[in-house]
Amino acid sequence: METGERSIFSRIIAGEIPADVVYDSERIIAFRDIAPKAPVHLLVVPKTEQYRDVVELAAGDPALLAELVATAQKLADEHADGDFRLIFNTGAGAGQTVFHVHAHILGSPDGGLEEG
Ligand code: DGP
Repeated sequence: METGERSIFSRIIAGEIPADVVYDSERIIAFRDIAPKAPVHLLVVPKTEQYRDVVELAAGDPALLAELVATAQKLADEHADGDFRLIFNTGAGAGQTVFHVHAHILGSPDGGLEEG
């Protein structure tokens, strides 16, 4: 992290803060968002804290980005109806609050995700 402080997600990855973890692999973890904006709202997070946003991740480790996207599909198949919105807030002005790259998966078990 630019500030030298560890992100809240690094603390979740280290097991220092509890989270409702739904997926855990060598390089990626996923857990439920603490403030869900959809019936299914998961965060998919690379375990490395090297990249602050998706632009840095794409440039630095495109294979890890591809793994993250494939993981999102797998989780949407398991937790929603297979369709999902994948959101990477990029920059504070766009609403990014945690500067440890992560994707939001928004979905619904019955395909009822609202427009917008
Ligand atoms: P963003 O705005 O894209 O940086 O999204 C950060 C998300 O992280 C936001 O939707 C709320 C979620 N979040 C923040 N702190 C925690 C936490 O301690 N646990 C969990 N599960 N989610 C958190």
